[in-house]
Amino acid sequence: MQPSTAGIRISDEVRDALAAGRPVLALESTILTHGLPHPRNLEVGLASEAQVRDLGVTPATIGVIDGTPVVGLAPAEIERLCGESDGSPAAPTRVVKASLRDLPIARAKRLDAGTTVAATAWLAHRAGIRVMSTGGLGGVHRGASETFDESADLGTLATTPITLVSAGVKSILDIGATLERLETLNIPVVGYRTDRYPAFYVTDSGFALDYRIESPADAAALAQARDELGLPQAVLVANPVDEALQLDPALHDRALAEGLAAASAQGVTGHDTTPFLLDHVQRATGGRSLEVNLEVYRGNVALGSEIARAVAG
Ligand code: PSU
Ligand code: MN
Repeated sequence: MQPSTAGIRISDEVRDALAAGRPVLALESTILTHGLPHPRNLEVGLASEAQVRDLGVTPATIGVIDGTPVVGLAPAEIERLCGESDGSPAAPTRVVKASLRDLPIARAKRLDAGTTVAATAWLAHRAGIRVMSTGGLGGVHRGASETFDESADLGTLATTPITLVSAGVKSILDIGATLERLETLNIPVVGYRTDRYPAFYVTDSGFALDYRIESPADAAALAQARDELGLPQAVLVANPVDEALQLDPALHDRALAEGLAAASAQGVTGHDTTPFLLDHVQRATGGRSLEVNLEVYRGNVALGSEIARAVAG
């Protein structure tokens, strides 16, 4: 049964592709509005769409324009979302970050917003899109046993049947706790040609996975099995960055440890912690973490496109 699309604008291109059974890949926009510096964000937003098209798939970048969730943003709308922010916490932006709970607020206030994995996955599913790519998934923050700080991505993916390609969660989060929560929430996680859960910048987080798949066809079969059982969860495909392209693990561990110590020494807490740590890692690695970030995202967009084709059959 096709979910209702009331309240959502779906571009003609995406609507036509879905109606014809052609492959479509959903892409989030928080990575653009709050994850990358301007003008790199715009370059990445447009280049990713071109990359998807080159692989014979219709891209559907998702975000909120003037309060309306849009599935299949036009290039001018991507530019509008990317232009307002430099991604830095020091320069507050008119474009907000919208998870699922923010969508009604954005609508009532007619805000522009980048959508997180949670909001993007939910909107994509409502539009009838079955595959999505992101960079890193939100997860359980360090210290969550005291703060309860866990991304709404996890809870939303427990009730949103989509196939999501990511490179795991960033090591600034608590990866072990995130994997435990994914288990509790009944969300299947499989490694793409790996038995190890990746940690975004690095190929191996140190945590093992129970299952792996070897091909886009395997991913499509997994989604079909989920549908045949009538289960509502997303299927998470963990796609590690190539070992040769990862951030040097020793440099990564050092930069992260320094960042955590600096955050603690400077009394940085709560939602300020993630931007602080990411900024620290970027400076401590001489900008290399940003290049790896973009490489990771390209890999996930490529694999998501291949899976979208396999799913469309
Ligand atoms: N992880 C990254 N880069 C990002 C995000 C996560 O490495 O840009 C974004 C994604 O959009 C993700 C969101 O869905 O942050 C999670 O935010 P929160 O923890 O506030 O739910
Ligand atoms: Mn949070």
